[in-house]
Amino acid sequence: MQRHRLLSLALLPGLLLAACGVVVPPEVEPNDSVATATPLAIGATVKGTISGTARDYDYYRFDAVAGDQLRLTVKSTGVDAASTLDPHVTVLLPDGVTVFERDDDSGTDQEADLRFNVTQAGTYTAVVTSFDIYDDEEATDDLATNTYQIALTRR
Ligand SMILES: [Ca+2]
Ligand SMILES: [Ca+2]
Ligand SMILES: [Ca+2]
Repeated sequence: MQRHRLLSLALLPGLLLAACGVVVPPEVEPNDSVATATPLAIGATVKGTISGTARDYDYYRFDAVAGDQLRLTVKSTGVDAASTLDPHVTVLLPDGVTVFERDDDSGTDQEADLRFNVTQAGTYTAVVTSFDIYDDEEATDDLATNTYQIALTRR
């Protein structure tokens, strides 16, 4: 039993993460640009924090094809009661510049919940920050409690 479990851990970390839904990999800083975005697979969840700098932006990249019907959520207090983050997310088209979608609070309370249909294959970018930073170009929001989980699923 123990041997089997170790083997599974070694060979199937992604499957285990998806199956148990408890161990969520963290973002990889620095990820404040399209070029340094943290990978986010469809079906995956990643945890992050808006902190460590006065105005933190967390970029995530995912590959999608035409016809994909996706849902992107950024939850803060919904997954971590200690979080004080009001998350905001912007999705960029594969050109890495053009805004495709953005959302502040379509989810529970202040949480972001985006549903969109992909018509153009390529690598998309989701940019997470706090609403304050998004809304005010001079605002700062650097708190260790600014934790969140971003999840991308098919719907
Ligand atoms: Ca971060
Ligand atoms: Ca960042
Ligand atoms: Ca929000």
